[in-house]
Amino acid sequence: MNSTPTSEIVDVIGVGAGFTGVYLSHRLTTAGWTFAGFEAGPSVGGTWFWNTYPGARCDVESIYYSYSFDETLQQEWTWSQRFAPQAEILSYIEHVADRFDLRKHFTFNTRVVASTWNAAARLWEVQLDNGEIRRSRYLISGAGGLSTPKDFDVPGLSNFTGLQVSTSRWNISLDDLAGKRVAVIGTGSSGVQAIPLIAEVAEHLTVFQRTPNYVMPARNAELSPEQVAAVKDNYVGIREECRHSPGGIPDRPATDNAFDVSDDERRRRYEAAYERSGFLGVGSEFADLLFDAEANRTASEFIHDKIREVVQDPATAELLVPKYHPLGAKRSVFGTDYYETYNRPNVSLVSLRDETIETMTENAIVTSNGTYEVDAIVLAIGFDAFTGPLYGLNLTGASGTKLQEAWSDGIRSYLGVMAADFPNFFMVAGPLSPALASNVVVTIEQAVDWIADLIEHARDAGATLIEATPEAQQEWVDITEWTVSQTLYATTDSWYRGSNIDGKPSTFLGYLGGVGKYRRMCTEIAKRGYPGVAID
Ligand code: N01
Repeated sequence: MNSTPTSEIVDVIGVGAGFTGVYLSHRLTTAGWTFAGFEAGPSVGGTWFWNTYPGARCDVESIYYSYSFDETLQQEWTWSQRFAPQAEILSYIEHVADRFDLRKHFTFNTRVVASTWNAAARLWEVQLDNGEIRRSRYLISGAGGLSTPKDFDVPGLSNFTGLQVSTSRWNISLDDLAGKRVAVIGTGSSGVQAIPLIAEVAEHLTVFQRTPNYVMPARNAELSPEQVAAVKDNYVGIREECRHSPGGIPDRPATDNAFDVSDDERRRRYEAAYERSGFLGVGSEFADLLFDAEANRTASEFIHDKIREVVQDPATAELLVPKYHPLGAKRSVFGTDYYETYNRPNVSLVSLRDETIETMTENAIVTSNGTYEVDAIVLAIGFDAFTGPLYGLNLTGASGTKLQEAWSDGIRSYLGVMAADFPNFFMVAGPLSPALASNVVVTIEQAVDWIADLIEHARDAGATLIEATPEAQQEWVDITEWTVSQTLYATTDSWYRGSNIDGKPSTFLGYLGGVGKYRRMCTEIAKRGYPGVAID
């Protein structure tokens, strides 16, 4: 770094003003810490600021996907729908920022581009994209897990002179696609939400699908005043249930296995679960669905049949049937009229299992089978999850090693919160935390509170350095790996283990033991004076 640091030293620099940064700034400043937040975007919101593509909404129910830290806040705010649309979630985060007067803690339109641990001074020196260097005792990343868009890894996109847009940086209106021949590449959660709405306006939509997903009906609906009142009467209990659940939503996990019941009974239960939908739908109807391939097959085939019932053209239906992975082993996807969209005369499907994209010309996508002329290309190709945002901070640790070098042969963290050799650095909802497989807001609040308690503990002890030991970190890596090895997640390539990014080491990026168990472990560690953490 060649700029001169500003003389001011703040207690904490926070990266990002999404769900994490907003709560972090509130939690720390009310506890008396000085805090400087930096956010690359022009406002608060994070994921919900950037992902404005048509149909974007959260597939965790809105009443759970919200902060629990303030009873008055949750009584004041009223969600309109079971699954809130992007604009409503963004308004909610803006409301929280304004209500607690938190914007003043952030500098917007400012990206952290490098961060170096100064061991002698026990400070982080944080370089911003305006060239300034700021210093802090602690550096806390709320940069998010899914905030660095994946680059399109097929050559030739720059040849295309038509309209190009990605779901994760949507900067056009849906009307801009009206009457056009549109291609959508990618059929994960983002593509599945956008495709039905694009189909309604496009002259023709061609979907380029590489891996078919299990898409279950979202069954979104308006929340009635009675439903809202019932939730508000019982928010305290609901939040407690979320905190101690496996997935951060009220959940009473199934106790029986798929083959404990008759074929008819199993089918009846799947039908009921399919009607219920959501994360407590078909994929969690029996206890062994994520552990036993044969049990899983009963649920997977149930969804296969549903797809064949909805999609009228048998050849298209077969392309849409997810045959390459068990139900739930990749991120579940919830859609509205997704399969129905393939019955429209203006929609066609190209399977990239049968033909591959070779290049693009100025007006077409060229595959091994032919040329598809289009006016617009929508990329819905996902993210460089977890490490993309963290590596963007260009962290250099105590030994002079960069985080990306330290993790070049495997991603490691202690509890998903700390990394050995990176003292006084914390990640909220980081890799190997429960964030990947849970309602992330629950994980965020828990991690922020745990980190706040830890730095307070160090302050009370007169310590200025906090660092996970390599041994404790390795133990956590072993726990997360063992946990995933027991499940069908271990059989499947996906962004969950970095397989979507060339050269990314294969590490499952989450802890699968559940947010409740994780919370109990973290609480116990704190009670015992933080074994596994060097505090000096
Ligand atoms: O990204 P994805 P996403 N050529 O990685 C395909 C959260 N989220 O933005 O599976 C052709 O899931 C790729 O194919 P394959 C949620 O956690 C939540 O949709 O790699 N295709 C896949 O089909 C989610 O899991 C919500 O074979 C290419 C797609 O692009 C996560 O974000 C909404 C390709 C990428 O799917 C990411 O979802 C949106 C290529 N070169 C997102 N490269 C909700 O809450 C990639 N693909 C509802």
